Amino acid sequence: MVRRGGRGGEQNAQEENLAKIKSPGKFEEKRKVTMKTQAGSKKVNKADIEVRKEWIDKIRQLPRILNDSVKGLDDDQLNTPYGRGKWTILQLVHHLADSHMNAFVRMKLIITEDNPTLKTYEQDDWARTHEARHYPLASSLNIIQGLHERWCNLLESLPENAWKRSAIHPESGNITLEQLLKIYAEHGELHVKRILELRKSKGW
Ligand code: NI
Repeated sequence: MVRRGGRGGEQNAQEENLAKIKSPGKFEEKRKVTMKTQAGSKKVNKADIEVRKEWIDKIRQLPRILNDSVKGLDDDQLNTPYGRGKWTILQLVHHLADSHMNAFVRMKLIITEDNPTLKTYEQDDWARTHEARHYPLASSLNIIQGLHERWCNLLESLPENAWKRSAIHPESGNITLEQLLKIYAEHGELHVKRILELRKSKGW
């Protein structure tokens, strides 16, 4: 990664990241191409593989775009909510660490158990604990860095048939590993987008 000097460079990097998040991915124009699996009998949709690669890539890129999005912010800025009654930037970063640790555990449960029931949690209450409101963000950035690396390695190691493995979500019903991948790939980007848009609107 190229290190950019000065605020101008950082702002450009933020603009680029924001533009990338806004642009539609390949999965928006899903192609119907099929190819044979190594086993030869079962057909696999090649478009599904490409789409999943794109989602995994979003998970891989998240630590970098998140780090860029908070670069140079002081304590007052980090403690600014992204909207009325919304979380602060600091809370958002801690929330991403909390949420994605849960996501990693959920996925490992789906991979290692048959149709497990996922544990839900109150994300607003998690974001309101004292440490989630005040503790410096470096710890969560470090968690996300290591966690996303493990996460990508895990996802890339899976055989094709793992993606249809499922779990029971107590609130939303049956959910597959593939659906969870999409949800979390987009989840990380959504929060980075909130941070970048706040910075843009404040001129930071
Ligand atoms: Ni969230």
